[in-house]
Amino acid sequence: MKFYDYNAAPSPRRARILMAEKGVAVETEQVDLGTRAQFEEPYRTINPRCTVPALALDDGTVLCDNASIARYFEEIYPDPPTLGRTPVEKALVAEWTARVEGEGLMGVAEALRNRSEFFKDSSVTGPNRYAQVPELVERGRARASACLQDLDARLGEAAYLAGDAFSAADIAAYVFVDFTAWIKLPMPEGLENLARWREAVGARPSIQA
Ligand SMILES: N[C@@H](CCC(=O)N[C@@H](CS)C(=O)NCC(=O)O)C(=O)O
Repeated sequence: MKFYDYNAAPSPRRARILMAEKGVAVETEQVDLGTRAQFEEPYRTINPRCTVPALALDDGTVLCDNASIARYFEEIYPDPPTLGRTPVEKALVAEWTARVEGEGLMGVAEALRNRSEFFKDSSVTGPNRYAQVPELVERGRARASACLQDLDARLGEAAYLAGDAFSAADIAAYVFVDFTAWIKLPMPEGLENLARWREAVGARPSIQA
């Protein structure tokens, strides 16, 4: 098994934290997104989507998304659970992970990738070229900001996003909150639930992974 990583990027960080939670150590190779190594061989053949993280299994299967990587580790190392314990918790982990990805992480990515010269014609990840859409910068910032508010509201109802247990949804959300610094997004005032949760999650050793 081999894990394809890039230390500075948010998406593989989610997988690293999840592996640390489960106490799994996997041989790791860095794919330097800074020099666009994701578009070059040998990585392009390993993961034609040209993104990290990816997890190459011993049978030749390559998992190319946090969702599939988390699912795989949950199946082979069920303890501690990260994708929920009860039917409701499992459903809420899926729901909050989707919201954090679709609204939060995507909002920051839109704001980042539609502005800087580095992402010119690479405004969407992957091998296809997409021109930047400058209007998406402000929209992305607004979506990310709204997601921070939504997380705070949810964390006023429950200790963690899926209920009373830490899960992969919290990992996604923690990485998203850190990712907002990349676009210098101000933290809206008064998000006390989010602050309390961030302190608790940030104290977990896995967060350093
Ligand atoms: N859905 C993917 C998203 C992966 C993703 O977007 N990774 C970024 C790094 S955070 C990437 O590989 N970017 C390549 C690029 O910018 O060309 C997942 O969460 O696994």
